[in-house]
Amino acid sequence: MKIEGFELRRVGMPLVSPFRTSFGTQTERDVLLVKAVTDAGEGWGECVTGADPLYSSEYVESTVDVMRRFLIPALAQTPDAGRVATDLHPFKGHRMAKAALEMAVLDAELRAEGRSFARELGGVHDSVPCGVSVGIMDSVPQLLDAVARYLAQGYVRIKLKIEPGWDVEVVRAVRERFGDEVLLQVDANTAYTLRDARHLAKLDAFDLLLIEQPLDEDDVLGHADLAKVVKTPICLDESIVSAQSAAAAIRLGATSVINIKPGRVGGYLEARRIHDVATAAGVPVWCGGMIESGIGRAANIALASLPGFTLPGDVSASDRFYTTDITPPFVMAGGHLPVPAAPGLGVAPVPEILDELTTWVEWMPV
Ligand code: OSB
Ligand code: MG
Repeated sequence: MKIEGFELRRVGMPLVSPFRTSFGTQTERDVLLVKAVTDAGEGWGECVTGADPLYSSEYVESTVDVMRRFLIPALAQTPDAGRVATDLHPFKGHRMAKAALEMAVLDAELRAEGRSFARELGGVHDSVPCGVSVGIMDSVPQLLDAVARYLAQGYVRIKLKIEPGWDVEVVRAVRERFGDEVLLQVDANTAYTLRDARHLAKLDAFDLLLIEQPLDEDDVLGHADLAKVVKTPICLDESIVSAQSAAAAIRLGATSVINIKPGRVGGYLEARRIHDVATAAGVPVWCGGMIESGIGRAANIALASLPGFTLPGDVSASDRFYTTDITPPFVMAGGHLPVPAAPGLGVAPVPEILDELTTWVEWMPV
């Protein structure tokens, strides 16, 4: 295969409601799509960078710049998707940018070969259970209403975003209203320090599946210390950026569950490696989300169908975040989403919707 270049495209997708986390509030996603153009056909990738460097150091403008200046020109001789990461390895960091390029090349390759993402990655299920990530709200009654709606829609697991001042009492209220049977977990997005250990241990009373990324992303050792004080399993998100860092965090006792996000770790192929490393160590994994459009969602569902993904992911239906998705919408049935089976991602943007939401396009040859 010969890669000719990539079409980069920014798409403005308004969220159905503001999504607040400990690092900020989002009302719209500035989605960066990349379309790989090769002599074997085209493929789509979605870059999960946010508009601002609040979740990770990458942000949309930085991603466009590093792709144009360094990453895309480095793919002039790249023969297949399996070589993309190797050819981009000399450039430090920028994993979300690298992941999007690899995803687009992989989609082009798999479409040409008639194989699906799920089959390529090693999926073993034809549908996956859906969890939902619920943002921080202005009041507890407002949160309880939102959780009630998601449960009524069939979501099989609830994740509450937490931060200091919106944690123990909120979890208590959700447990009191919805009972002990609901699968429940929390995500702090690095909002605490080790000095909060005793406070976080109060969450042990509520039988949570896990606490996600309570401490700073660099504080792997802190998480290992915290795990000695808190009984609820610690799950790392931001701290895990590769199979190597996953192996180290597991060995240190810093994480007993892993949230795998392909963008954060440099791509779906590295994501599969983390799945393999974790599974070999007896560590369960689940698929995280970055408010993807249908493009990223399709690939996440495929990844979530691998055998080690034994916890429900942040793999929600299109209408969780968007009134209009750029692909045909993913609709949940019985708390599950079907794993796309058609070649490549199994979905593509609807041209009219894509055009309407596009804010910027640039062709970048290799
Ligand atoms: O930490 O998991 C996170 C969204 C943006 C950035 C970080 C996170 C999230 C979510 C949303 O929790 C997950 C989703 O896409 O459903
Ligand atoms: Mg998280």
